[in-house]
Amino acid sequence: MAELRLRVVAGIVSAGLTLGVAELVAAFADARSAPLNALGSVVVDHTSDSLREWAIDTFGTDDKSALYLIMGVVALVVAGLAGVIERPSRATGSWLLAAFGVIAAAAAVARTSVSGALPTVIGVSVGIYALRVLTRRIERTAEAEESSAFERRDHRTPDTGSESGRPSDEAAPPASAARVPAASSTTAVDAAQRAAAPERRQVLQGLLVTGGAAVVTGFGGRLLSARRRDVSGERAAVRLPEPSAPVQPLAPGVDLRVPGSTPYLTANDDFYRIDTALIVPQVSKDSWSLRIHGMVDHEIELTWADLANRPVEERLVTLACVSNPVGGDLIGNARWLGYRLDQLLAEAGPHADADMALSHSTDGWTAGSPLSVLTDGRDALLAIGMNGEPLPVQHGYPARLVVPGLYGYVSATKWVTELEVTRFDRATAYWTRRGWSALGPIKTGTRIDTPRARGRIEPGRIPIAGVAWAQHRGIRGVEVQIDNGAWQQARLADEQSVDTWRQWVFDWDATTGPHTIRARATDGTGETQTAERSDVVPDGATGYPTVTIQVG
Ligand SMILES: Nc1nc2c(c(=O)[nH]1)N[C@H]1C(S)=C(S)[C@@H](COP(=O)(O)O)O[C@H]1N2
Ligand SMILES: [Mo]
Repeated sequence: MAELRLRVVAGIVSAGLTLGVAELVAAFADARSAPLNALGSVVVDHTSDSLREWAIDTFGTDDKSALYLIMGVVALVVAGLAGVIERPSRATGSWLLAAFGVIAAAAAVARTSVSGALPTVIGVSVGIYALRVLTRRIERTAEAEESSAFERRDHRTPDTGSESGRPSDEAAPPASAARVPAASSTTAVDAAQRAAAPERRQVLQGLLVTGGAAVVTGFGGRLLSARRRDVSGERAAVRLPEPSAPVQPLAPGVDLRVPGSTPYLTANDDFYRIDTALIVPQVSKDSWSLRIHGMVDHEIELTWADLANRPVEERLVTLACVSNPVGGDLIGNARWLGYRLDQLLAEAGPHADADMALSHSTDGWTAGSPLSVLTDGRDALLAIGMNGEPLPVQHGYPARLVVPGLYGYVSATKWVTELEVTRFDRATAYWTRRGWSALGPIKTGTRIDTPRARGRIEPGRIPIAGVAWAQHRGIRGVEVQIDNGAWQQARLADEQSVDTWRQWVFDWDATTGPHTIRARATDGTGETQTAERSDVVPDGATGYPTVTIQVG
């Protein structure tokens, strides 16, 4: 039993050392080539829609931590197994580690280049070496115990000291049935274990040293690579240009300030984050550029310095994720500073038969936006600022796209470096390839922020309040329904821009008992959102938000 446990631990610390050493090597090369990052990215890119949705539903924006957790558990099981099946004479566990290495190295090479295999190859080599050494020591301990137990039973020596000479490897008797009854005698086993104590100590030392090395190399590698790539220092020193077209000062009436409702502007720290990046891309503004190419008259490439001489605008835009369920919080409103995409595109001169701008990010993610939307006069931006600050790194520093009226997955490319002018029948963007709609106009929606679902409140007059959105069409009205009664108009906050959400409030005389509250919004074209419930796949959820509460 003890031996099995030692083998499991040996497998785990060896696999840990494999990953640790690989992290350390990757820190000096390319963080994306670390095996867990490479494998994780492959998993993310190949995760089915239902699994992705389940992950976002269950773990929210923590879906990445969840992925690492699941990978960690799988790794532990495989590592333990490798330890159990490894023998000095038959390196099955080593082969298991090697097989893992081949898969991880292939994933890393696919994400980076041939040299991306290096961290995994070095890591696996060190890990296998550790596993071989540890396994040999465990085997020696087991043999020492067995032979000693065998000897003692043979000579019927009582359970005394173990000075009588610990048998060496060579002295170990050949495997024989005689050892089985010996091992079942407790006194003999005690004596045997004492006899094997020095070997056992060696094993424990080996496990401890290997485990320690795994932790040090792993965390050291992570820390080092974060330190080496981190652009937060350079970001803090960026001075944003003054907008030539600033945002209209906020009308005091845009924020109704109903307790428990969402503020009109979302602070950067509170802004939802959705992307496929397991490590946040660290892109220096000094190496960054945006290339506009493809079906254009003249390809252009803009560096950060080139942008400085251009007019820059500040606009309020509410960004929304297609994966936001009814009542969900994958939506936020910010003040974006950026360069007009219609102007940048006009400089490149898109061909008349082009209809898509495929934006690429440094991490290979893509979004396909209709050219017609980017050039119809709306404030589609190459954004560099968010709420008066340079873009936060996780929101796309140094530059991203923001397009009012389109879901993020077809427009809001973070860490954007390319705008490829093409056609919808020639190019397919990241999520479209995975079953989501090629076009993603934002659907009219509303959310009840207060009272909270399943809450309990006192009878009397209470505000029902929330936000409604129909980016670029605007919100004309919001209605509230109590318990299947008549739909009643809510009071709308002032409209700051048709590209942002709008708050609303409805004063309700809450009577004792259970109640169901529903809401629905009508957009600027006069169309009311549909009551029909549909899931987020393939182009956004529909249905009225509903809150059930108990009064009194
Ligand atoms: N590079 C990159 N950009 C991306 C994504 C991504 O996965 N990678 N996800 C998009 C999606 S689906 C959404 S909803 C928005 C979210 O932007 P945020 O994280 O700043 O809120 O970013 C978009 N831009
Ligand atoms: Mo999204």
